Amino acid sequence: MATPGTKKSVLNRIMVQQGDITRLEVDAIVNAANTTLLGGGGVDGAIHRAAGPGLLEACKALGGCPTGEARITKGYDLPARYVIHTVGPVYHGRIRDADLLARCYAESLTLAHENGLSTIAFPAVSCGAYGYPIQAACQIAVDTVAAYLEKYSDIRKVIFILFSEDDARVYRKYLESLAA
Ligand code: AR6
Repeated sequence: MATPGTKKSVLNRIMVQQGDITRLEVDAIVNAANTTLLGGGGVDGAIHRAAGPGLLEACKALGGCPTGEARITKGYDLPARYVIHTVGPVYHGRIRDADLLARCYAESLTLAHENGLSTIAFPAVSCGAYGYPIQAACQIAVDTVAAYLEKYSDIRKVIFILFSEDDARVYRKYLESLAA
């Protein structure tokens, strides 16, 4: 777990941005998918619309993904080269939800590392339709990413991209508390 005083060399590789993940020119954007991987609403719908039909074809071939795991496809018409699809938990307030959400970030970064990708953007997985409170999800996301950036020195940059400025502020505030 990250604690105040998280290494500067790790925090310097974490960025927070407000905006639309489908516009980012990075090695991979992460999709907050569901277990079918066949698309849906929210960020999943936006990514499929922007990537075009090639993405759905590739997802069909994957045959689904359990909660807490991740799969990788190309980015098709997106500016991003790859999409890493992860399935966050539906929030019920259980410890298991936190473990599954942490696994989403860990598995996504492991896939990025295994595929030689160095710039990755995450949305707030589970914080829309799946109901995870943003503050709790932010801490899990940042702590897990910070731990994996220590492990994977080849991952140069992780961007947390939030759709709302309020959510972006939650992330910035938490990162500032770690830098203190
Ligand atoms: N760029 C960045 N963030 C976005 C974008 C975007 N273009 N669009 C939405 N968000 P959600 P979940 C934010 O509901 O909670 C889907 O139907 C949004 O404001 O997309 O993991 C899937 O198929 C929120 O903060 O994902 C699943 O069935 C965050 O992305 C289910 O929803 C995640 O919200 C997954 O639910």
